[in-house]
Amino acid sequence: MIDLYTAATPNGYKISVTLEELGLPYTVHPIDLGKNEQKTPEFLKINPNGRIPAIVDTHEDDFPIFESGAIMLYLAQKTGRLMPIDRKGRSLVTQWLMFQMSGVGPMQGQANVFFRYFPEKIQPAIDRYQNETRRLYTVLDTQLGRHEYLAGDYSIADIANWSWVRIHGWSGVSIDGLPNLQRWLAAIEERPAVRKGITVPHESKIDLKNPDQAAKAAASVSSMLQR
Ligand SMILES: N[C@@H](CCC(=O)N[C@@H](CS)C(=O)NCC(=O)O)C(=O)O
Repeated sequence: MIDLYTAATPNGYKISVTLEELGLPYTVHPIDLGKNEQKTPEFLKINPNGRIPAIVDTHEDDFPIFESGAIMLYLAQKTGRLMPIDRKGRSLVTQWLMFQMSGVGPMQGQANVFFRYFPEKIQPAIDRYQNETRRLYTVLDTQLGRHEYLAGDYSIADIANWSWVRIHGWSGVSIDGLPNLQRWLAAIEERPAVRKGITVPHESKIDLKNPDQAAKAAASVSSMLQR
């Protein structure tokens, strides 16, 4: 039903976790970012931006979708789950999803680039992106101090933000002093669909706490940045 083009990254996990939560059947097509498979002409027909994740809905005339937030909205609307149907409820979920797409993802992504992958250590750039990521975490923490989840019931907004916040250590951003964020992180981690989703694609499961695997992942991204 759904073809998923993905790799073992936070943006990829957003979609595999969503598909697992929804119980939708899907076929995984691992994309090797180290080999630049995301830039092949065939893949660019699915995602003109040449990045993962992307999906093709084979039940909808092979309709292709790129941008992880757009994919999550599509899947939630297709199934009527992980997002309410009333206008305000839907807006709340969209707000916290966009917060991740425009804030946490890009800022933490750049924190990773400058803290982990860039050949030179440019401290002001590292500080800028780590501090901004931490600031965004405090916004999440405040919201989670008032509510169990970010936008009403557990939703795609939680999955999107969680997929990034869970690798805060890799980005060098502390979550000390953010008890609500810590509570939410741990609660989502326990969900069976989440645990399964973060093993997709199975072939390239990377344990960032394993120094050898982490060094290999960092080297692969560094070489990508130099292309
Ligand atoms: N805004 C995009 C970001 C996608 C993105 O940056 N994907 C990364 C992996 S997490 C990628 O494919 N990088 C390979 C490249 O830049 O060539 C989304 O949310 O889908």
